[in-house]
Amino acid sequence: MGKILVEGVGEVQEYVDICDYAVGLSRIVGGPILPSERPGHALIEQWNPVGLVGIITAFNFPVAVYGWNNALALVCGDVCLWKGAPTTSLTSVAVTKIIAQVLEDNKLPGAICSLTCGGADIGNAIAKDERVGLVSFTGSTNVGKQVALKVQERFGRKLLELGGNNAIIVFEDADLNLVTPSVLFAAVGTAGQRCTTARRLFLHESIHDDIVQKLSKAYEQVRIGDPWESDTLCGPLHTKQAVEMFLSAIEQAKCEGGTVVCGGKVIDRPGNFVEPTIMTGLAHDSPIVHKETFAPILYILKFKTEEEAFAWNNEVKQGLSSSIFTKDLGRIFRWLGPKGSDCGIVNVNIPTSGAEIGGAFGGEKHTGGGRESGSDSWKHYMRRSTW
Ligand code: UN1
Repeated sequence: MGKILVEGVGEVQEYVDICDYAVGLSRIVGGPILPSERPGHALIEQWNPVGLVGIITAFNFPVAVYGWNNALALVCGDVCLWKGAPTTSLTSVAVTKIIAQVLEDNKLPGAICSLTCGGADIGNAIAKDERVGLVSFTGSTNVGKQVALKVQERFGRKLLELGGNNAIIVFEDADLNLVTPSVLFAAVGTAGQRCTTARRLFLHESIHDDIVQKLSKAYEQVRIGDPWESDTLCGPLHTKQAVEMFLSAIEQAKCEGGTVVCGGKVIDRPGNFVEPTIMTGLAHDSPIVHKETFAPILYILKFKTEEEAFAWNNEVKQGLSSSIFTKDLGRIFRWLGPKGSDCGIVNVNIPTSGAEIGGAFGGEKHTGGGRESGSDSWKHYMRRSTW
């Protein structure tokens, strides 16, 4: 899909990690034995497989996200039908062949993990089909909503991982050495095409100018180019259409009062290369700041109080990931608590992107409410019977 080599290797490693995790999980999936109010009776919860899991994934994680679903579904006793992105079919085919080989080496049919290629027509068929016990969808909020409505129509189960509009908040007491590399990783990594990409950066007014300057310097040093070369930090956007979206977001941001601090242009070379971009001067509630554009554009805003910064974090429709940088323990606990971040992923002194498979991964509000990967996410892939 165009991501840089180390990120591609990391993604395959994530599949390996979730397989390790799932093997252990397979030994502990279980339900409680509860005291019955009726003498001489037993009250037990058992988890059974949902049957067939339909897995629809996006171009940006063409390996790992299928892995997160596939490994859990298998240890829960389900079979899988995968539809990857139409633009990453070769990756889907390669992964499916590896999994089929493992199954067949163990005298199981390769079709336990089946693949279908195709676009919205196939996604639609999966959403509508009564035989699909769970539909796991990763992609945009718009498409996710259509899928969700179709699945709900038949009272099917769904697991949604949709858009994010993730903010990093930096307070005046933060360890400022952590900030530049963290923001760079979160805003420019995968060329801004992660659902966990940092798109909004709120800087306390006392450190604003200093950080903007340091970040601009760091952005200038980002090596953009062939994603296969080991010293490249930023590869291309996935499609020409993504380049158009990048340009139109920058135009809209300018119309809404934004200024380009660095970047802002398409790079004149074959491929869909754009300059990682920083913009300032926008209001926290400008329409463009509330929109997820799948490109490396970072909107930087200046804040005065904690209350204001937390409110800005929460005021967007999406609710995936969020980060603060601070050393103030009281503030950290306020951020983690009920009046803090309303996101599914709530970080302290680390950036917004980079999921850990042991934790439940997912987000609230228009991000869809699903949880994948670790913790008790396996429950999505099973149905509960109370005996
Ligand atoms: C990560 O940030 O490491 O589409 C994982 C995405 C997510 C996965 C992000 N489903 O970007």
